[in-house]
Amino acid sequence: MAAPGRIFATLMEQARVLLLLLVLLPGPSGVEGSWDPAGYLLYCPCMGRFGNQADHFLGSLAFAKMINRTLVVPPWIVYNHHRPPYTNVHVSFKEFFQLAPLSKYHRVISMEDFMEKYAPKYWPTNKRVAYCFTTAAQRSPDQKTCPMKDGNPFGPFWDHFHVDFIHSELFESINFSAYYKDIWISRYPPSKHPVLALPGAPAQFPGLEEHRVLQKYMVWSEKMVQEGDKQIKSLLVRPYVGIHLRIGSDWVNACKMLKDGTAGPHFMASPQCVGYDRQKASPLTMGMCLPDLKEIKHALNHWVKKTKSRAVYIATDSTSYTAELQRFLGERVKVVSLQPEMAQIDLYILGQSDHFIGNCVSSFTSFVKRERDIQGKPSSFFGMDSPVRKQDEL
Ligand SMILES: Nc1nc2c(ncn2[C@@H]2O[C@H](COP(=O)(O)OP(=O)(O)OP(=O)(O)O)[C@@H](O)[C@H]2O)c(=O)[nH]1
Ligand SMILES: *[C@@H]1O[C@H](CO)[C@@H](O)[C@H](O)[C@H]1NC(C)=O
Ligand SMILES: *[C@@H]1O[C@H](CO)[C@@H](O)[C@H](O)[C@H]1NC(C)=O
Repeated sequence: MAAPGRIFATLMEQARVLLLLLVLLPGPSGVEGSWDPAGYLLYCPCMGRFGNQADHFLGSLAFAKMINRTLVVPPWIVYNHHRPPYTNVHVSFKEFFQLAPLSKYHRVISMEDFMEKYAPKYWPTNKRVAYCFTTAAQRSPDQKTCPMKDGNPFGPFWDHFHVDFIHSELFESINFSAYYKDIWISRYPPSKHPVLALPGAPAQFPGLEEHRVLQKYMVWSEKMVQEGDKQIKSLLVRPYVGIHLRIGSDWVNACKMLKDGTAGPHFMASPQCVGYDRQKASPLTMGMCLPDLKEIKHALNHWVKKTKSRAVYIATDSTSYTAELQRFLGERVKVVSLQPEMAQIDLYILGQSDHFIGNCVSSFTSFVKRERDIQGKPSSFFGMDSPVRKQDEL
């Protein structure tokens, strides 16, 4: 039989090991760190599909850093209305991208972790305040309630996290630009306003030029890299040109606004190719917004030759023209279109191409363009190849 002293010593040892484990291991939800006294910023990515949401995400990340609050990173809202489950799906940020690289820029926590780890204690149901523009609240019956859950995707988003709001704080005469930084900080001190929850992204669309570089903190998840690389390896040969065909019926309608002349110097994501300065913006043509088969062939011919490409990858929201383009380019060039269920696979493959031809007006293209700019990879836009050719001839 062991002496009582020995037993005590062994117990102490076990306690020490247990303590050490508790300190070293992350909490039950896998999040490290503790509640941030500087407060949190929470928003619904309630505008547009992936390209819009990603653009807004960069602006929101910058805004969170500006007002020094931890950004609660929302899931992506994916609209699966034409296939099961025929409804919105909320896909965790980390399904597509890693969370850790974001922290090199600013403090972040995923919305899932925030709700699980902190909400019960620090953002209980009776403390959930909504913040919005006075003009937004004026649409409500009492004219002072933020429309946080009105309609789709607003309602389903907050319902997904079982969030309801008990009170609204309205603001006006300010926006999310750096100009109002001090006002945001002084009007909403974290001691009184620990969680700023907004109905939409605290960012403008399209995003500011200076926020493009933040794309470098959006690093693909390992799962996406594996899946994307697998497809590239099995389908393509290098060098390959990647093209984004945004030509579906919704786009045909959108581009009609160019003809009407209602679009103005900037139209949707167009600053990425016409320039961010409205005064100096170059004209946006129909060939840039909605390239026809002739323009697609023209651009492909130019870039396939120039890069001596052996394959072409077509990402599209509609028809891929694979057969026509294969005939046009001849046997020496392999023309491929995967039309994956997950649009992000297209984005990944376009990002990895040796040359990328995008649609200037599309924010889906913007994502690829930003990523490639950061990696020093070349890109061009449909409808803009003539000046490039003239330069070649010089
Ligand atoms: N898989 C795939 N999906 C695409 C492609 N082009 C467009 N889409 C789908 O259409 C959506 C377009 O919406 P956004 O991503 O917001 O980009 P956008 O082109 O600026 O379009 P709008 O937001 O409608 O103005 C994408 O998110 C995809 O779901 C493509 O080449 N491949
Ligand atoms: C920003 O927040 C962090 C984390 O709470 C804090 O350590 C830091 O002092 C804050 N910075 C400013 C300028 O308030
Ligand atoms: C935000 O406000 C500033 C200052 O009034 C203004 O210059 C800027 O254009 C505004 N931005 C937007 C997107 O309204």
